[in-house]
Amino acid sequence: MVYLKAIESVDPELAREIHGELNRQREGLEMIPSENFASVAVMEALGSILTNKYSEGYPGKRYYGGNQNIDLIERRAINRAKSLFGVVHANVQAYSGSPANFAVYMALCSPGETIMGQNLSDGGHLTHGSKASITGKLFNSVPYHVNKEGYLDIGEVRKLALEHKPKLIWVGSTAYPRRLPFEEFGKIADESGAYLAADISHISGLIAGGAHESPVRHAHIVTTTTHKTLRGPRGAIIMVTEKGISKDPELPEKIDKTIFPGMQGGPHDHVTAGIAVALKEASSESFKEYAKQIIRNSVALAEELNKNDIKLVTGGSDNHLILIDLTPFGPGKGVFAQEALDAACITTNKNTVPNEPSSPFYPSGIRLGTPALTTRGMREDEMRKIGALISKVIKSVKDYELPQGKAERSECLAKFREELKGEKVIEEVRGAVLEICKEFPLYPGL
Ligand code: DSN
Repeated sequence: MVYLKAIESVDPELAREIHGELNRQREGLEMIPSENFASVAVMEALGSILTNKYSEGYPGKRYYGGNQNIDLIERRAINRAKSLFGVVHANVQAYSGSPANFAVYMALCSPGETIMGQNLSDGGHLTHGSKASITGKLFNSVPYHVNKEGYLDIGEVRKLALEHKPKLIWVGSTAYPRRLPFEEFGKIADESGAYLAADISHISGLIAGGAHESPVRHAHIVTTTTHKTLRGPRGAIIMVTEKGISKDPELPEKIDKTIFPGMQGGPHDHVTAGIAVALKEASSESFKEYAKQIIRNSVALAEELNKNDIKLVTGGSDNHLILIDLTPFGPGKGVFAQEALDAACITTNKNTVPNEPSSPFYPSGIRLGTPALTTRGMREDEMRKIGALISKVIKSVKDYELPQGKAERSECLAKFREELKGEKVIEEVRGAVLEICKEFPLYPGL
């Protein structure tokens, strides 16, 4: 096999491990909604000689020589981001989503100032002011929530914004199965005098493909990772909109200076090239169809789970993601469901649900989504089959109870893992998963 030939000769053990991961991706259903399969073209950029170069600074303004090609590449990535998302300014150097978001704080806020973001267990992101993140320690974080039905409570957002007058409001989430109401957030930010930053990491591919409303007219700043629905390398983009420039014409410079020299050193030029490739792919007609199919698949999957009496937060999905609420079976059951699905080669992640009755490490939900399966070419028929398989696995482990004590929990989970090995339902589902995977080969050329 040509793939990994050089690694095989230098480091056979490592090559075996990478092959192991390739096989896992090929022979299982990757359903973590923030994951995807980058194209071979994106991976070529990542594995290219661009990894050898230092290029602190920005195109035309570097601190190292020899950057004539890097300048072209970075300008290309920037121009493609500007054109695809319709923004005035783009910085493509942030190493990933968390540093990108932190740069937004550093460019706009001083420590101690008030910020608002979606509460973590209501589907928000750590960097939007969670107390577990430095963003919740450095700033006065006022979280907003979802309502009893699991939808964003816009009335609460407005009330809190007018009461606390935050400097910055985040809109964006990691575990929210519905469309984000960007226009309403834009109005609230204007009314309260705040900057609005839209973190579209989860849905930037949907937005690029025209399958979800864009925040660009409503937000001042937009951030995104590049490896989720956008299907690029692991990296991030920070964008400034026309609305942002009108509020503060110096925003682009502030963002750029915060990233370099404020927070980072040399940009990862191989990643910048991968971002450029991904942005080109995302501007194609076939990507538009891909984005729409992600949502059709998510809707079909949610319908099948509902049919099988699996409770979903908000009762369904209209984006790429579904959040299963396992609380009808008892609190803290996410770990059993995730591990049982893993054993059946269906990869998801345990996740908190709104009003979580357990804890983030032993939460009561399962988060799953359709971006990666859609990349493999799967459609509604496969989603219905997969929904039935997932339901079967979840029901087969619903009666396991999580003990209270830490030591007892470890012991219980070790026993649970042993029991899964001989479990008939798991074996049957694993067989069915393998059959589906064979019909949709992954990276056939590798
Ligand atoms: N880890 C990402 C996710 O899975 O949603 C967010 O940072």
